Amino acid sequence: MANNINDLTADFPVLDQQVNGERLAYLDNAATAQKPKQVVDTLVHFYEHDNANVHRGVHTLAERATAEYEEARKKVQHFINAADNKEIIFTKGCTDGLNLVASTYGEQNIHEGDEIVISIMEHHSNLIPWQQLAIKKHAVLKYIELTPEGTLDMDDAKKKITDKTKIVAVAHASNVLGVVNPIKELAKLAHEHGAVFVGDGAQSVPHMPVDVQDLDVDFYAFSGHKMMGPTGIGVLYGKADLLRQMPPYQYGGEMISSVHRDRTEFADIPFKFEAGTQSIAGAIALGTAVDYLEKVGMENVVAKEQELVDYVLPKLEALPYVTVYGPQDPKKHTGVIAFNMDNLHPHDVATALDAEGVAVRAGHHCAQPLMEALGVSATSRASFYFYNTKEDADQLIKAIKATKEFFNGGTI
Ligand code: 7TS
Repeated sequence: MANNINDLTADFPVLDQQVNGERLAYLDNAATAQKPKQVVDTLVHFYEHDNANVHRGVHTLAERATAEYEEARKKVQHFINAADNKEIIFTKGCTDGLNLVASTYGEQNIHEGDEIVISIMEHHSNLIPWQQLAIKKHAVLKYIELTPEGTLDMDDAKKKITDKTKIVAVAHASNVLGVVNPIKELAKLAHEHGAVFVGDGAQSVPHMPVDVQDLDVDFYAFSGHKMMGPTGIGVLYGKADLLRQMPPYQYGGEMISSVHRDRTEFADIPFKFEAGTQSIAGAIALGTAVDYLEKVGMENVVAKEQELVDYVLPKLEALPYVTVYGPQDPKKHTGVIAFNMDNLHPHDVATALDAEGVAVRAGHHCAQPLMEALGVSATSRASFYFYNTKEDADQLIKAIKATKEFFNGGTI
């Protein structure tokens, strides 16, 4: 592994290229992160040497594949400090994990008149499953609103979470506002009222140390691909006693202990929730991504991203035609920076930035109720990861200035 956090290009060949004749500045990490060659090598090695299905064969390759798959589960367990590796369920991704909780725990425990509390800054993946559950069960869905600064309004949270609340589901870090939410406090509030807390860790696990026991979350979902693992693999953490009480999510192979003509005994966790053939290579390569992050050190990831935000955010805010969403103080802002340019449509901005080699996302970021609360229909968004550099930040600022000049009077 490259040992200089400021120059990791040797590990990320994809970053070392030109697009549209310009150096690539990849600033779309909130959508998906790039993969170090160690992760790609793990995939290639698995398929070239060890490929077999897990938990069913006795032959050598099957045993090897099973051992690697279960080793990956332990790596994830230690990475988020879960008490037991049985509490780590491999899923397709964060969306899949959140749907699992809504369809099983939610289906079993939400009844007419119950309340589910989420926040207005949720990604659709942590909104629609609860909204649809509430509709189906004649339950009530409540939203915790924002402070004027663009952080979660904890006074509002205290009003919305009551003894009627059965589930509180909130993102640990926003994919738009660049804020980290006090989910330890929210989990405590939920528990005081007899509710469970579901954390959406899609934008936090890749970027900061996460300790699920310290946070005392009941469920916590995240995606492999945003933390440099492959697509198609994710993790749902759940407290063992809750997971054991829940019905299965899907039925099929792998998840049973015995099947009879008229009944089935299900396997213990985590297998009860892993029906069918999982992304075996994906899980193993996610384990390599975890190894990589541990070698870098999550404290160093945090420090490097903070350094980049301290550098770029004031430069962005100093441009009179740019509006940045979320807190203006770099110390309160993660590497996710949503912004708009006066009189320019975000899609035009993203296209113009791409012409300068800068990859950002434009749109509603799967957070339409949040867009409505902010009074916009879309934004552009630059999102940094620890492998980004000040050169990337400079290129972003330069490209925004060039875009302003190019469109001059605006496009809307
Ligand atoms: N939750 C949050 C907070 C997210 O940012 C995302 C993906 C998800 C859940 C869903 O993750 P998935 O891997 O299951 O799709 N966010 C983004 C984004 O901001 N741009 O593209 C995907």
